[in-house]
Amino acid sequence: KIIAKKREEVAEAKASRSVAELERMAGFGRKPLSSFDSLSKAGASGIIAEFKRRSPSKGDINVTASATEVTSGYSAAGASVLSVLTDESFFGGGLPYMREARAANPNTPILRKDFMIDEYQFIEAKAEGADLVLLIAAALKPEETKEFARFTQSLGMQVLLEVHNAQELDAHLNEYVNLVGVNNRDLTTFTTSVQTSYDLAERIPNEFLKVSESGINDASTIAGLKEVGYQGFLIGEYFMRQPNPAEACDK
Ligand code: IGP
Repeated sequence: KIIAKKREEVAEAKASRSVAELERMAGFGRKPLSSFDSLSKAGASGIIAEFKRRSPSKGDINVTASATEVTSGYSAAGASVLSVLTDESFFGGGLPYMREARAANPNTPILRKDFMIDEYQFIEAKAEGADLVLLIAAALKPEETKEFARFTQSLGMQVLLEVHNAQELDAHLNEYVNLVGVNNRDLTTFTTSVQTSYDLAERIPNEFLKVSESGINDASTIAGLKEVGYQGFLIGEYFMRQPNPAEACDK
């Protein structure tokens, strides 16, 4: 259902802004930052702090916070990477939020968090200043994942491949992926279990940077995940629910 809606949205976006137009934008000529380096350098917090206003499972989370304030606060608090939802229909996000985040955070890599299903979206991501894009195994065929990952690399951005189980990991992993994210949220039931990250840790080859996604809300969970090799921790709801999301990220 999400994917069908996304196809309509991409068709509209293509009609309103051509690829040639995107390629003329200043952002298209910018050299993306390396999320891999930012997450793995000495002293990195490993936090991927997300700007998430709403979700299908939780409804409104925080629809009043400013993207500029929240994301610059995340950077100041030591987040290694920022994540901005650009899906509007299901997550209340949009490209304008990522644009704000880009302008306010010239030195922090930004993940465009969306359902990526068409080459056009990758060109758009680059033009709008993204450094990293998400490829969700559950939403793609393995050949598509590889083709999109290759295309992302050709644009100079990096790929975060999201998986939820061993089958997805084995079928979708390819040499164009930089980061592997284990989503602790089961998209069929919406329940989260950090155990999913523990179960898959050993199966992810060492050349990929391991990211644990969803349902993380305390420092001890992060400490445990670090012990089994995770270097990235994607946190959205826990921060966004606080009166001051950036302050929560600082702790
Ligand atoms: C963040 P949480 O539980 O901290 O809000 O989760 C992030 O992992 C989640 O937003 C997410 C997501 C996604 C959203 C993971 N994969 C794919 C949209 C699409």
